[in-house]
Amino acid sequence: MTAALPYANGPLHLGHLAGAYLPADIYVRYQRARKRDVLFICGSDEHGVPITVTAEKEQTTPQAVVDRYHALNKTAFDKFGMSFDSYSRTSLPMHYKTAQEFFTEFHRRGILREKQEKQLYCERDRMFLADRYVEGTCPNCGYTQARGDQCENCGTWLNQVDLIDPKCKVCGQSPVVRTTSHWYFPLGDFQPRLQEYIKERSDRDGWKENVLRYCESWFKDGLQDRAVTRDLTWGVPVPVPGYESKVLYVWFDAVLGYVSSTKEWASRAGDPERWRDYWQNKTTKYVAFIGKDNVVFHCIVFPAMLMAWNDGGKEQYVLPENVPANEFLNFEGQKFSKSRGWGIDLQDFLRFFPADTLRYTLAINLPESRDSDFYLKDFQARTNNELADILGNFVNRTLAFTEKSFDGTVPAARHLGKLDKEMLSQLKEFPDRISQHYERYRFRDGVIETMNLARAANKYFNDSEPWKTLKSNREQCGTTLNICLQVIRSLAILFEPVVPGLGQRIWSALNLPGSPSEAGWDGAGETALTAGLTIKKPEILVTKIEDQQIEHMVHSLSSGPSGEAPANAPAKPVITIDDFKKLDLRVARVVGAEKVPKSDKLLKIQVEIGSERRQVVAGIAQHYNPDELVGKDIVVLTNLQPARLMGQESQGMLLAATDSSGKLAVLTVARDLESGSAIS
Ligand code: B3M
Ligand code: ZN
Repeated sequence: MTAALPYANGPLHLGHLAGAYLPADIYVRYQRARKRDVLFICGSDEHGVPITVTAEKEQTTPQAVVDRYHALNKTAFDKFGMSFDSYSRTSLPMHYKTAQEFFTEFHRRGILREKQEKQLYCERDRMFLADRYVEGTCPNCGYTQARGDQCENCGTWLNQVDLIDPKCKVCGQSPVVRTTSHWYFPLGDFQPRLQEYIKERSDRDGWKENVLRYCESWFKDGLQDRAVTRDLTWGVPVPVPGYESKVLYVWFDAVLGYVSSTKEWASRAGDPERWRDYWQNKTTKYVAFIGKDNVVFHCIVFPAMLMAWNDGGKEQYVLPENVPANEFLNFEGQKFSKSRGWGIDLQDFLRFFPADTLRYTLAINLPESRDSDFYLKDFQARTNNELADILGNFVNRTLAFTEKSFDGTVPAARHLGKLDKEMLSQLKEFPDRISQHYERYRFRDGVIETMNLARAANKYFNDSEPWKTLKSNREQCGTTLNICLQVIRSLAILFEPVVPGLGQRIWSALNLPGSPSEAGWDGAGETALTAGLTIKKPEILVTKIEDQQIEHMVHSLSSGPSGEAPANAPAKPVITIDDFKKLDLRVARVVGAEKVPKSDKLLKIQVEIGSERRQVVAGIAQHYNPDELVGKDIVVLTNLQPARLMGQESQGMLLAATDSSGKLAVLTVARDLESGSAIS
């Protein structure tokens, strides 16, 4: 299993986790629990123009940038519970060697084609402006910040000389056109084989619709030769004479980072050839987890490179069996954006809340078939109402009951009643039901199903009423508790892939040795807990999240971890809730509106606030016809000192918002409420 190598160019945010890393980790942990021989490979992608641009901006070296972010991201991943077997880096000698070996092999066998091409060159910086070193207007959609390789706005792949009014990203000057030579990989030649490959694998392993659609659109446009070298200094040197001042294209080397990371792992394990057991073994099932923006490289470019290698007849690499790419996760309804400071970085989030709570909410909201959202309110609700109230509560009440009424030892199960049999048969079914989802890369459904077992168990506890049977029929009470404890043991195993920390804690609370995954997925449906075993005293498993904790995090982070205020941070000084309470905001119904004579800006609006009538004057005449407003429920600040505008008295202020284009909207109320209702 591989997960996309994140660029060591910035911190990881929640969107990255939802795209590739969390699903990969759930899958890997689940497969390990199935006792399959799994190797989980990742590492930092340490080349590419964004890194050198960052280095220039910060007046440091690319090496310093990647050293910093490699360490930061590796630590954050650890804390998040990612269970990589290897987290390597593409700036290591092993990686250079691997990437150069592929290039040399292709070059030697005459697969690559050398071409002269026109490129933008900055005379001041004396360099060709590869990829993101140049920006200009997109010839396709007119977006003014299209990059040299692609327009982010319309998604078109661009030829940089087609940019309108291009500018060097380093100095801002207009570049000139010069000729340079590069090596091209003949991707087009591979199209028929790639189509066949995707069809075959997708028939066999069920590729996701979104992934197939992306591939389809690439094939429809027809694959083209792609340059695999660049006029840059940061990257893997091109191992052919005459190319000393050039490096391999970042994507050519990055995908091979999976192979070199595996080699690093094998060397560290003291068996340097062992990487071949995975990469060059026909029985390997290789699954590559990525986000949707990387589909072309993993479904088309990388497989084509491996095919080209395999055609040489030497060692044979396995191709991805599946590439379950996710769509994007938004944060509070908007795209994550580093430049706008929108979103929360992983390492920041984990300073406030435990990894398991984040993993659970992300898992439930994975953008598996379409973009999805992460809302802090939802995070709080999932943690409190599901992790704490369903799972935590079930474990806690069972352990507490056992502690109190059975001296903390597992009671025996004797005569099984209807409810008991039903619970046990459900327990048997769940592991397989969850597997079905995971095997098909449906992690959301798998996690929801897992929580359903805890739900069913809570219901069983309630319906069995052990607090009653304790007095009336102690043996039956013991049977109930025994079954509940069996379910808890299973929950530890089944929850471990999603919330590994919690899984282990539940396991340890039962006083069981080793780990839930060692016990194995197949044993999750069994009643393997022996009567007489002593359990531990219950502790709170999941702490609920209070409103203030969320507010505290948002507050602490809004000035940015490094001190600079991101664009979404409040532009005004912090106020207390008491400051806010001074405002008397009310729902007001517009009952009349007209233009103020001789003014082209002002409207005179009559509102009803409860039983009171008022007039407010607002500068919105250029945005609203008076008639449009009548009947609307709007928001009025009622304790603002009255004012006279153009001879008209204004007894309050209506609230409105203006966006960056100057468009204005009056705030309305999203549900029918009595006028006069207070806003707080
Ligand atoms: N570094 C892009 C990304 O982080 C790229 C992935 C490489 S996977 C071989 O989204
Ligand atoms: Zn320049």
